[in-house]
Amino acid sequence: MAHSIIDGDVEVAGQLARQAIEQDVDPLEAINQGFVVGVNYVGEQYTLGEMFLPDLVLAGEAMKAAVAVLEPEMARRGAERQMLGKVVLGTVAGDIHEIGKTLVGTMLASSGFQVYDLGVDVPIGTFVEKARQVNADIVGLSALLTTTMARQRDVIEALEEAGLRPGVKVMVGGAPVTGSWAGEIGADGYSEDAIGAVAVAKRLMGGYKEALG
Ligand code: B1M
Repeated sequence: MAHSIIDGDVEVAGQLARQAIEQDVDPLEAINQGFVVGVNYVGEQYTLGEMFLPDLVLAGEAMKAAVAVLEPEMARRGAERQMLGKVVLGTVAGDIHEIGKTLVGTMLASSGFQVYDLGVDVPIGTFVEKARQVNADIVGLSALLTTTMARQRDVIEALEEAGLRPGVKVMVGGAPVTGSWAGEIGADGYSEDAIGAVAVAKRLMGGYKEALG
C-alpha cells in the first residue's frame, strides 16, 4: 500500500484498497498502517529535496483514490449510530490539502455527527455563515501549512465577532498544528489524528473543555 503511494500509482492504490475491503481489513487500519506510511515517506523525501512537487501531486492523487474506496466502508461500519451533533468542517483559506480533513469528516460522520464539509481553501466568512445557518455545535478547522495555521485564529476571531462564541466550539488539527498552538489561539479542542478528533468532538459535545496538548 505504501509503495503504491510512493509510486503515485492511482490504479494500484485503488486496487489494494478494494482488496483490503474484500479481505475484511479495517479500513482505517489500511489507511493509517498502509497508505499513510507512503504519503509520510513522500513528504520526508520532499523535505530532503529527494522528491519533487510532481511526486507530491501523484502521491496525493493515489492517496485520494485509496481513501475514496475505503470511505464508504468506514461510513457503512458506523452507519447505525445516532446524531451526536453538527460539525462544520473545512481546510482554511490558502490551503488546498484535503485528505486528512476528509478523513476527519468521514470518521466524525461515521461516529454519528452530522458533518457539513465545506472543502478546501475555505474563506473565513464561509465558516461563520455556515455555522450560523446550520446552528453548528462545532467548527473544525484543518491546516497543513505553517503559513495557513494563522487562518485558524482568524476564524475563531470572526466567530467571536459574529457573537457565535462560546456556544460554537472550535476544534483544530493538521500536521503542523499542536496542542499549545490550539491553546494560544483559543481553540476548544485539538487532535493529531482522525480517531482522536472523534473523541475530542464527543468531549466538546459533553460540555467539557478538551485538555490541549
Ligand atoms: Co503539501 N505540503 N504542499 N501537498 N503535502 C505538506 C503538508 C508538507 C509538510 C510537505 C513537506 O514539505 N514535507 C509541506 C508543508 C510545510 C509546512 O508548511 N510546514 C507541504 C508543502 C510545502 C506544499 C506546497 C506549498 C508545495 C508547493 O507548491 N511548493 C503546496 C501548497 C498548496 C496549498 O495548499 N496552497 C502543497 C501541495 C500539495 C499537493 C496538492 C500536491 C498534495 C495535496 C493533495 C490533496 O490533498 N488533494 C500535497 C501532499 C499530498 C502533501 C503531503 C505529502 C501529505 C499530506 C496528506 O495528505 N497526509 C504532506 C507531507 C505530510 O504531511 N507527510 C505535505 C495524509 C493525511 C491522512 O494526513 O493531512 O496530516 P494529514 O491529516 C491527519 C492529521 O493531521 C489530522 O488527522 C488527519 C488524519 O489522521 N488532521 C486533523 C487533519 N486535519 C484535522 C482537523 C482536525 C483534527 C485533526 O480537527 C478539525
